Amino acid sequence: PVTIRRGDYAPPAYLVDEVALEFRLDPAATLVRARLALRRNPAAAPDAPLRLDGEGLQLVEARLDGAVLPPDRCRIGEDGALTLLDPPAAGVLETLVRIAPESNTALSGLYTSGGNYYTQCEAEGFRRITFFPDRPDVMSRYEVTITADRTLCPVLLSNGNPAGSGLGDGNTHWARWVDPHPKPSYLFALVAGDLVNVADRFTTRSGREVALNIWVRRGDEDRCGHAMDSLKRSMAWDEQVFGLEYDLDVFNIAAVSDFNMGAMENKGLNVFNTKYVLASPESATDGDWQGIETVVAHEYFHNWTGNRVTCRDWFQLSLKEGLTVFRDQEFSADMGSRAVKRIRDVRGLRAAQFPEDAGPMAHPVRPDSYIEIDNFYTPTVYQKGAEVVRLIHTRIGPAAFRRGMDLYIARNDNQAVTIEDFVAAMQEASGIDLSAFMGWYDQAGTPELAAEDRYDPEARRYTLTLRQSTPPTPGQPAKRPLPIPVAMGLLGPDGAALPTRLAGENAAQSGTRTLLLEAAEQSFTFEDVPAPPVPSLLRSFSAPVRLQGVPREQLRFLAVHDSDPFVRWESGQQYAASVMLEMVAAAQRGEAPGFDPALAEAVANTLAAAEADPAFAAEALSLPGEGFLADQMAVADPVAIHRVRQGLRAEIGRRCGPALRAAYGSLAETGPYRIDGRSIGRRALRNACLGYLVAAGDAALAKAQFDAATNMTDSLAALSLLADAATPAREEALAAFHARWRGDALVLDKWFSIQAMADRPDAIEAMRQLYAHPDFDLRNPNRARALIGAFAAGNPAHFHAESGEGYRFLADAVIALDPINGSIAARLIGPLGQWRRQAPSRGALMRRELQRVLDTPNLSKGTFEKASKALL
Ligand code: BAL
Ligand code: ZN
Repeated sequence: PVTIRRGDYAPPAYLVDEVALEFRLDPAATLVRARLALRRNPAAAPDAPLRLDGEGLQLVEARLDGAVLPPDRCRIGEDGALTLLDPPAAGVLETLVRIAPESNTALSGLYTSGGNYYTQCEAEGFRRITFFPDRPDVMSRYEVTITADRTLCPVLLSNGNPAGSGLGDGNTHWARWVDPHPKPSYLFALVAGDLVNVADRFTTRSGREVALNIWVRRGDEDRCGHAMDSLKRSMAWDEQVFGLEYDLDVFNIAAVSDFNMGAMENKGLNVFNTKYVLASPESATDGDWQGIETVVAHEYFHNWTGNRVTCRDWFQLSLKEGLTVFRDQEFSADMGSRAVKRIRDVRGLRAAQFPEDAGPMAHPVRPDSYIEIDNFYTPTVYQKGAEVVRLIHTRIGPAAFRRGMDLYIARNDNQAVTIEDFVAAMQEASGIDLSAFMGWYDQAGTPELAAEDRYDPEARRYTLTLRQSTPPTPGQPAKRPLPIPVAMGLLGPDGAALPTRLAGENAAQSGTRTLLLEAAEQSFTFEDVPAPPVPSLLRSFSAPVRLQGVPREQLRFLAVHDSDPFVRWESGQQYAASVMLEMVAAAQRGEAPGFDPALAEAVANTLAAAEADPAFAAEALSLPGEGFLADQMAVADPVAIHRVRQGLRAEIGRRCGPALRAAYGSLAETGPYRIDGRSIGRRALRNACLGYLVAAGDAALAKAQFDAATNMTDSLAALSLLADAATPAREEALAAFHARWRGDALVLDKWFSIQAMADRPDAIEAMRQLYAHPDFDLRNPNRARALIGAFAAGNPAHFHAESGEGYRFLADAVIALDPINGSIAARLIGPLGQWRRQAPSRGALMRRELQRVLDTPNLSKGTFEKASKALL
C-alpha cells in the first residue's frame, strides 16, 4: 500500500466546472452516465496527465466531445483509474459505467440497504460511482437525473434543489436535481427508494422559505420529531451566533440503518445513520436524544464550515471537522448546561483522544501522512481539533473570533482551503499573532503541565511557575513548547476568590483570568496576595493537556470551594483517581485495598447539594472510568482496576446506603417523560444512585426498576446493572428485553452492547454465543460496533483476560469483517494497538493477534495500516 504525504500536494491537473450525471438504478446493474466539462488547471504543470479516479467500475463507453474514445486513447490502470492519453486542454468527457449497488458491502459509493439506494462518498467513495478527479479541491456544479422503477423507488433524491420530474419508459420515472453551489465530489449524494417523509418549514432571517424533510422507512415517521426540532434550532442558532443562513430551497435528511458513520453532511441531502434520527421515549435513552441534537446540528453546521468552505486536501480534514465540532459543542452548551456539556466533552476527549495520542496511531490534528484516509476520522482530528479551535477562541476572545469567522467565510467562500487560511483569518481579525498556535495542528501528543508555587508573606507576593513537556510520539521524537492558555484564579484560605494583580499591572482583576504559557517554563508573579492561596488552574479545561501533581489536599479544597464547576468536578475526579490508583497498587501487591472515607463524604456532600443541579451531581457522583485510570498507569492492569472500582462502588453503596436510597426515592419520576436538562439530570442522578445500591448487593432494586420502567433510560440503566449480576433476574430481564424489542434494530443494538460489556465469568463464551446469535449481523456496522466494539473498548477486564481469548475473539471478528467492510474492520482493531500499555505477557498475546490479522491475505489497506503501525 502507498503512503500519501502532505508535503507531496500538487494542484489538480484538470478542473471540472460542470457535472451532469444520469443514473438508471438497478440493484445488480446500475448505469451511470457522467458528462464532465473539463479544462486544464492553469495552476498545474502543463503536461500533467488527465487521470480520473475509479474503483471497481465497469466501463461501457467513453466519449470525448461526442466522439467515442478508442482503446489507445484511454487506459484503466490496476488501481482502477482511467487515464486519457494525449488529452485536450478542454473538452467534455462522457463515460458510461456499470456498478452493482447490491454487492457493495463496504457501504462506500452507491449501495442498497433494505432495497433502497444510498450513497456515502466521503472520503473517496465517489470514485466507486463514476470516473472523476475524486479530491476535494476539484469543485463542480452538479445536475443529477435519476431514473428508477416507480413502484420500487417512488422517492428520488439528490443534492440541491428539485428541477423537474416525469414518467420514463416502462414502469420508470425520473427526477432531476440541480445544485447551484460548486462542491467537491465527496459531498455528492443520491437516495432513492420506498421512503416516507416528515415535513416542516423554516424561514431564514432574510426570508428564504426552506422545505425541511426527514426521509425514513414507513413506520418510523413518528420517531423523527426530535431530529426535526433539533434541525430548526440549529438553523436559528447559526443565524444568531454566526450570522450564517441556509442557502437552498430544501434541506433533506435521509436515515439509513446500514451506515459506516454517524451521519454525512452532503450538500442539501444529509444522510444519517438511523441511530441519530429516530427517537421515542420508549426506545431511546437520554444519551440518544442528546446525540441526535448534536449530530443534526453538526451536519447542519457543515453547510458553511465544510461545504461552502471546504478542504484543499484530506490532511486539512480538521479544518472542517474540528471547527464544526467546536460549533456543535457551543450549540449544545447554549441549549442546556454549559458546565455539564464541558465535563462530558472532556470526559470523551480523555477516554478516546488521550489514549490515541499516546498510542501507535498518534498523529497531529493535521496528519503528515496516511495510507487510508478513512483511518483519520479520529478523536484527534475531531475532538482535539475542536479543542484547538477553542484555544484560539480563548486566546482572542469571542468578539474577535466572530470577526475571524466572518472573514474566513467571506474570503474563502466556494473554495477549498487549508488550516493556514483559517488561522490567518483569526489572526487578522484579532490583531494577535497566532503563528505559534500552528504547533497545535502539527505536533502530536498530549502536553503535560505541572505547577509549582511560592508565597512570600513579607512581600505578599505569590509566584506560580508553570512547566510543560510533551512525550515523544511515532515519527516525532522531540517536541517543542506550545502556547497554552491557562484559565485560572486564586482562592484564599476560606475558599473565597482572591482578586489577582500580576506584577506590572495597575489594577487587580476579579474572576477568572487567562495566563498564556508560551515557553517550556514560565513564572507568573502576583502582587498583594494577603495569604498563601490555592491556585485553581485550567478552568473550563482551557487547554487539552494533562495537569499533573496537584496535591490531594488542594484537590479536596478545590472540589468544594472553586467557583468554576469544571474545576470542582475535575478536582473530585482527580482526587478519586489518585486514591483508586493507590488501591490498585495495593491490590497488585496482594494487600487489601484500604478505603478513604473522604470518598464517602464527597458522595454524601454531592447528594446533599444535588437539588441545585442534578446533572452536575450525577457527573460528580460517577467515579473515574476504568480507561481513565488505566491511562494514568505506566503499565495498565485492567483486571485489577475493574476489581478495585467495583469494590469501591460496593463500599460507597454500603456506607452511603441511606442517603443514596433517599435520593433514589425522591428522584422518582412522576409526570410524563421529558427531555429538558433538569429531567435528564434527575434521571442520570437517580441511576447513579441505583448503580451504587446494586453494587452493594441490592440487585432486586434494579429488577424492580427494569420491570416498572416506562422509558429507555431507566430500563437500560437497570438492565446494564442486572447484566453483571449472577442472578436468575439477569436472564429473565435480558430475555424480556429481547422479546419486547426484537423488531427494533437500534434497541437490539443496545441489547448486544449491554451483554458485551457485562462482567461475568463466562464473558468470552457469552461473546461467542452472541456472535452466533441469529440477530447478529456482521455486515451491519451498528450491530458490529454494538457487539465487537463495545466488548473491546467497553469491557477491559474481559477483553484483557489473561488467557488472551478476548484478543483472539477480536482478531477473528476483524479477519471475518475485513473483506466485507474494511473501513469498519480497521476501526474495530484499534484496541489491540494499545499493547505497549499492557504488561509484557498481555502485550505478547496482543501482538500475536495483530500479526495474525496482518498475515491475512488481501487485507484492506485500512486494516493493514492500523495493524502494521501497531506492530512497529
Ligand atoms: N464528514 C463525515 C461525517 C461528519 O463528520 O459529519
Ligand atoms: Zn463532521
